Amino acid sequence: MKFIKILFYLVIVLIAGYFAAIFYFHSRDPLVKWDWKKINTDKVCYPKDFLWGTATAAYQVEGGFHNNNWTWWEKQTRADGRPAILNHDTCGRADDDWNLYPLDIKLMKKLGVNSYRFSVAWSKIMPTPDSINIMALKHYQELCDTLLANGIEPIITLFHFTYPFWFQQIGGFEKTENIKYFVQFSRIVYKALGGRVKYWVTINEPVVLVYSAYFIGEYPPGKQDPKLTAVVLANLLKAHQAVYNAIKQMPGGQEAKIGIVKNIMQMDPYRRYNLLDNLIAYFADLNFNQSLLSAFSTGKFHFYMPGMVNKKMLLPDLPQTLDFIGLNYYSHNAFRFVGDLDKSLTALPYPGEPLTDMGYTVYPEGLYRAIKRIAKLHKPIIITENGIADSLDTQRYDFIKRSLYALSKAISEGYDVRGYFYWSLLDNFEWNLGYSQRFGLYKVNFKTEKRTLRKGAKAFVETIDKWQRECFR
Ligand code: GCO
Repeated sequence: MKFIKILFYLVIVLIAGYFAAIFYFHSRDPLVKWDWKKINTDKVCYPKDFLWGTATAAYQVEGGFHNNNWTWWEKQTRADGRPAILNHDTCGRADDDWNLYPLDIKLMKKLGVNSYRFSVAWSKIMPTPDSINIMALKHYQELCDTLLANGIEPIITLFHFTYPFWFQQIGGFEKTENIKYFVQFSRIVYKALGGRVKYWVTINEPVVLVYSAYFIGEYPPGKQDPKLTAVVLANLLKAHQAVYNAIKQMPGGQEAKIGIVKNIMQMDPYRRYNLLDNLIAYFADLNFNQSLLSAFSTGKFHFYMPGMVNKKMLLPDLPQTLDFIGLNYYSHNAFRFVGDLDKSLTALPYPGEPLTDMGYTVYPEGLYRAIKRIAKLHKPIIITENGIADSLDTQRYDFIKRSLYALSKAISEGYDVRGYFYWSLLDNFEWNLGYSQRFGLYKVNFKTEKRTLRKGAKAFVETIDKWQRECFR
């Protein structure tokens, strides 16, 4: 009889624990699913001084790179014999934006934008540890002057996945002592461009970078080392903090608006009430999203992968090193426990969810969720990237309309979003996927470098035009 009583209470406790766990998992970032047939995506409005822009990155659009970690990577073959870059693509001339930027600024004007996010090429500016290429700095000064002359505000990313090969050879961000080289580079750039540029991003997507370069090894230096993944991520946070403090101490630096860019990808359980699906999603979120968000909200960095790595670090001043937070949003993942852990960590779409060319689920509601999630940092938010790989241009119009509706809804609920940058202005080099993906509002023929505005881009142009007419009233 006593045994039955104990068993009964045990079952009650287990059931209660199950529901408590499910409630906890779902309350952190509740799944949102809208019936787009019932939503009028024309009913949008944005703040009067909103930043509307497009985003690019130097290595993906400029062309003319040498002695860079990616030009090295393009020559590598992976252990399984695959080329490091799909189809053996190389960045090469890319969009030739280094030379064609005056044309590209005209194309921006046609969109009606008032800002432009781009990155500067460390390997062009500092081809060796102790040299500065003045002509490269002059190029960026002229680029900024042309943007400003056209009423377009520049926002610069200092480190967007690429650095000089000499930096990789000395260990890159694997070594804390190398942070000083990034600080030195940042100071040189700020000194040359600070008078022209108010908004600065230190690092683009540190978690995507370390996951791609050190966990799955798809980006240079192509390592697969969970412990090193955590070390490099910690060093990138230290590097962000060091650059923030360095610029703030420079002439005019107090006025600079400095942030970092976080890619938020929701990690959802495939089966909403399956405890194992929720647990996998929880740990995926813990590393991909929460590790950086916690570091910037509490100053406590914790990167934990059960059985692989458990790195903690205190950065008590980190929460004070954000004037804004950049948010990149593309999609969400669902996880289903299928017995084998590796297979269970394969991101899935929910049944019936459409996919982009990159295999991401088309989930524009996720932008609304991502804004609500990142707003917990209590910093002004700039959507620094949002876009879709859609070579046929069949999904782009609706994706943009729905994403901008999600943005407008978040703003109408009081979330402090200051700007939105569409990825991307032009089709460009998509890292290890080479030229296989088409993200541009402008389609690019890479043989002729001809730019052609896509029909789907109309959604972006229409929304900005409506904002100017109605929200300026
Ligand atoms: C990223 C980078 C961009 C990508 C874009 C499309 O998020 O990986 O910021 O350089 O090209 O996001 O994948």
